[in-house]
Order: sequence, then C-alpha cells, then structure tokens
Amino acid sequence: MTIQTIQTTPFEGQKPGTSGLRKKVKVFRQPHYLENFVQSIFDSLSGFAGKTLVVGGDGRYHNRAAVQTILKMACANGWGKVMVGQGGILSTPAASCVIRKFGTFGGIVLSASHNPGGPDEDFGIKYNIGNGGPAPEGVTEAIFAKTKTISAYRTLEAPDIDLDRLGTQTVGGMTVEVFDPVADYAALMETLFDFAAIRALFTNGFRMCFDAMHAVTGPYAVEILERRLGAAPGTVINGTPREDFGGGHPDPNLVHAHELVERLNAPDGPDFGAASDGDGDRNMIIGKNFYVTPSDSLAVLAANATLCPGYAKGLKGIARSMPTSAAADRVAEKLGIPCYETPTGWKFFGNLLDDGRATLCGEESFGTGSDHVREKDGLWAVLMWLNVLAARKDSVAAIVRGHWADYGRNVYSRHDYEGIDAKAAEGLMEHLRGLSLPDAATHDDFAYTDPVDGGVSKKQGVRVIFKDGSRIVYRLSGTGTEGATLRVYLERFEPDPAKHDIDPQVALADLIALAGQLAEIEARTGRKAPTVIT
Ligand code: VG1
Ligand code: CO
Repeated sequence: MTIQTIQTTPFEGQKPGTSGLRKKVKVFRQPHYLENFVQSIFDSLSGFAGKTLVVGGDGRYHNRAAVQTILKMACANGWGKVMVGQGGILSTPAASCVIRKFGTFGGIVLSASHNPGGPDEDFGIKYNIGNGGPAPEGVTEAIFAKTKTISAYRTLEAPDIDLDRLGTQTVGGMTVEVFDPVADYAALMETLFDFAAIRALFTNGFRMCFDAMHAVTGPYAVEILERRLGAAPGTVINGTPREDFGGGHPDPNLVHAHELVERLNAPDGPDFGAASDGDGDRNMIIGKNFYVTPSDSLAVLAANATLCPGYAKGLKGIARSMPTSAAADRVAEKLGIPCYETPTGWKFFGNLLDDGRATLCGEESFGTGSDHVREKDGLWAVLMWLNVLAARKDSVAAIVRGHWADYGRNVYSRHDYEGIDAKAAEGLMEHLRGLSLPDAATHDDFAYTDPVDGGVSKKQGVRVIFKDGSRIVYRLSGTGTEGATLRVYLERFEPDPAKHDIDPQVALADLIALAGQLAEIEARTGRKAPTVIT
C-alpha cells in the first residue's frame, strides 16, 4: 500500500449549490472529477490530521465506488479514522447525529437528495462540519476556490475495503470503522419522543403508512416504526434502498409519493401517512384526504412541541427560510419567542441552532428539524407528528383545521418551472430586480445578515410583498443539474375560518396570474404552466 500523488487539472463548475455539489453521474465518473473535489475539501480544512471523518450516503448509484475513493484519499491525506455506515449507507440526519455524538472533525455525505439516481441520473457530495451541519458559505467558497487551482491529489493504492462487515479494519495505518447506520440515530429519537405513548397508539388500532420511496430511510423507518414502536409489519412501503430508487423520483410530495396518497385516500386506508426523500432529510405529512403543507407542519409542530418530552421545556425560537410561509411566525409571536428568516438551505440555520437562538427550523420544501442535529430530519418530523397525535388523540385534519382556527391560515403554494433555459432564467430574475412596483410594500432581492457571525448573503430571492401581507417570491434553484428551475412561492393570509377549506390554487388565483405577468414567465421561458405544484 503506497501513497500516491496524482497530477490533475481543475474542472469548471465545481461550485457547491444549496446543498453541496450535484452533477450527473456521468460527470462524477470522469477521471479525477470526484478526487479533485474531495482533495479540495481536504485542502480547505486544517487541523484534521489524526482526527475522525464520517462518511456515508443515500445508497444511490455510484455511492459505493465513491466511498472507496474517499476512504483511500482520507488515508493518504492523514485522517486518523473514518467511520463509514455499513454498506456505505447513512442518511443525512443520521450523519449529522453521528458527527455530533462522537465529536468527529466532520463528515462527507454522498447524496443528490430527491434527484433521481442511476447511471444517467444524479450524484452529489457535501461536506459537514464538526457541529454536524452543512458547511457554511465561507467553507463552501473556500472549497470552490481550491477546485479552481488544484494541481494534484493524494490517494492510497490499496484494495477496496469491505463496507459490509461491521467492525474495525486498518487501511494504510488509518482506522476504518464500519458501523450500523441506524442504531445511534434510533437511540437519539428515543430521547426526544414519548415512545410508550406512540406504541400505545399503534396498539389501539392506529394505522399509518410510511413511504421510504426505495431510498435511504427504509432501514431507519422499519427499525423505529415497526420494531421499536410496534407499527404493523408492512407499515413501511418501498423500504429497501435501491441504487435507482426503483426508477422513481424520491421526492416526498403529492406527485411523486402518489402510491402513499392512494393508500391514504382508500376507504379503509390508514389514519396517517408520511414519506421521506432520497437522503432522509425531507418529510411529507398527510392525513386521510388531507395534505399538510410543510409550512403548516412547522407551525403545528411548534405550537404543540411541549407535548414531546424532548421539547417539554419549550422552544427558544423558530427559524424558517424566507420563502417558507409566515405560519410559524404567528406561533412564535403567541409563544413570545423570536422567529428568524434565513435564506434557503439548511446551512443558514446552523449558527442559530449552535447559538441557542432557535430550537425548531423549517423550509417550505418539506424540510423540518430541530437542535437535536444540524440537518433537516424527515423521520424526526414523522415521529414528532406521531407524538402529537398520540397526545392530542385527534386526527391530522382536525389538528391542522384547529390550528388555522386559532391562528388564521397562511394559504400557500409553490410553482416550479423545471428545466428551463438557464440564460432565460437569469434574464427573468434580472428583469424582476429592475421592475418598478409602486403598489408593493416591499420589492427587493432578499439579503441576510447572520445575527451570530455577521456574515452577509445577498441575492437570495426576489420578494414582492403587498400591503395586505400577501407576497410573491421568485428564486432559482441551486440543486438542479440540468438547465434552470424557477421557483415561484405564493402566499396570502386568510383570517376567516369560513374560507379555510378553499383550494389554495383557487384562493391564490389572482396572485398566481400576477406572478406570471410580473415575471413575463410565458414570454421568457415558453412555459404556459408550472411542471410541479406543491
Ligand atoms: C432545495 C430546497 C431547499 C433545500 C434544498 C436541499 O433547494 O428548495 O429548501 O434546502 O433543496 O434539500 P433549491 O435551491 O433547489 O430550491 V435536499 O433534501 O435536496 O438536500
Ligand atoms: Co434531501
């Protein structure tokens, strides 16, 4: 086994987006492509010699090969130990949990989240820092800078490591520990929620369906829901992680999790439904014929948090991404706690959580989480809902309708225009920035100053907020791998309970039409309608 220094030249475009570097598998499989990025991560860090790195991924195509590459490079770069999930599997929240629990230096998570997997689909990689959370912008910018000047990387010439055998091995003087990716995470969940009450709920006939979408959460959900909480066998569907996610799109929304929706809406269907995404950090919550928007889910969980043992002492604050509805703000106001508005992406919550300013965080894109880890956490949100349902002994629909009656409803929808021409998308955003809108109370490109470290992030989405509080937000996705995706976020507050049951697409129709006109969406993108509505 010898350490090799391999000469290389930079690749264009290795710029981490909203959540790491995401590209087609074909791009990642080019000689030196992954290696350049991994070496750039290591070169942007200091002080890791002899320390521990956590490595794992969502099990998608190319996961195992990438883990082997990283293990050998970690050894050649002087890491003391790598902890790798068995089979190379580790959900994003479990990676965060393990980094924190064992106080490791950091971790590398291999995932393109909800993007499809397979030889012609997507792959991704991101670095998490010692708090367990995604690298903040300063770190991702340093990594990107390194990718532009890299001239060599270090690796170990060695046979592949057995990723399936639990336990410790030594590779070129570095320790590799293959560990059970579920155990530490499941143990953490037991400390946060009333497992006895949830078990009693299932014993008394409550039924749920959890759609793991052939992605990473299957083993976690089977262990926690079926084994520890006693939900009936078969509660978890599509529970075996597959390299291509069964050919599906592991995105937990009404479009892609249609099998779950059909089961819930069947006459003898279960009481509660949930789904998670490719890497296990997103969640969708549904009741019988009732869909809970992620923004409402955050607000309902915040309002009911003290029913859960881990949050019985109350919340320090709530944080939400800017495009997420203000439903959580109303709860924060009533609780007398601060509510923070951050740019899109979980990396912006890290400082607020570390500094004890926020306990719960959420994004409209099916992401909810708390200070138990530093990532959003799909199964955690499902367990929190189960805990609330067990305590309240009410249905999902009744709890959300009751919440609207108490706080009013922030009627909300997001319209995505996927795969549009990148130049046209940039032009549309430029046009929006330059518009003159005298009727709007606010018209700006959202900028955020981190209250903890003072870091400033600009151009985080164009906001048009009207005097009655209704708003349109536009931004371009930072996770796609083909063309551009325009996201249009629409929100209007409805205080009148008599109007709470209205279809958001109807309630927001004026705003939707206006959003199209202001941005000249059809003229600039050629699209008459969005590709996905959530
Ligand atoms: C999307 C979501 C964002 C989320 C990000 C990563 O980003 O909008 O809220 O944090 O994905 O989630 P964008 O830039 O495409 O809008 V995941 O589950 O893909 O790691
Ligand atoms: Co994800």
